[in-house]
Amino acid sequence: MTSDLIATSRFLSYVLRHNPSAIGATLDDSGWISIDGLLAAATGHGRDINRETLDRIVNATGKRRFEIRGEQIRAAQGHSIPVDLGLDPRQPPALLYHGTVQRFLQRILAEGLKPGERTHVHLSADPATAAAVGARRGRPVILAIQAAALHRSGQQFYRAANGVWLTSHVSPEWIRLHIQD
Ligand code: HQG
Repeated sequence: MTSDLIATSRFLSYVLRHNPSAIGATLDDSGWISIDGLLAAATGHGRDINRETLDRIVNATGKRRFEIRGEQIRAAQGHSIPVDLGLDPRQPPALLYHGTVQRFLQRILAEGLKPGERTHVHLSADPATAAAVGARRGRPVILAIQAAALHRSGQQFYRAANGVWLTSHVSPEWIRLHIQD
């Protein structure tokens, strides 16, 4: 994507995950908003985004941050505002991965992974994706999460439309350092 498209994508992520009222928009309980309503609200707040630009962002290869259903759009994951994505609980694979950085490690190993500002802890299906997530903050440190065992212990897991796994928290006993070969 061009830098303009990346900036617009970031803006849409911010609105649809964290702050729809920044442009006077309202999401439904599941995080959806009509595409026309979103574009009109953005334009009304000085961000002139047309449908073609939106489609290019939604269809760009990579993270697939946005979901379209009919004439509505939402962020696939990453919310801090309370939304019920309506995802069915699923059996996770044996291991999932979390990318972080060294400075958080001691706390994570002591108190577990917490969702922080977001509604869920975000986990990746493979170490390479987790490395990219961690690399947003510095040199990545990858954690392997014993997801199937944690699920067996009674905790629910969900998979967002773009393949990101979501769960409420991960206590330290299920976390191991993943050493890349
Ligand atoms: C860390 C991006 C201290 C955690 C990504 C992370 C993902 C703790 C940071 C999605 C902690 C939270 C989510 C604890 C967790 N003590 N630090 N107990 N528990 N942390 O951004 O997982 O590009 O809220 O390791 O790709 O980094 O925006 O979560 O470093 O899918 O589409 O606290 O966001 O997607 O950071 O990223 P975040 P995340 P997008």
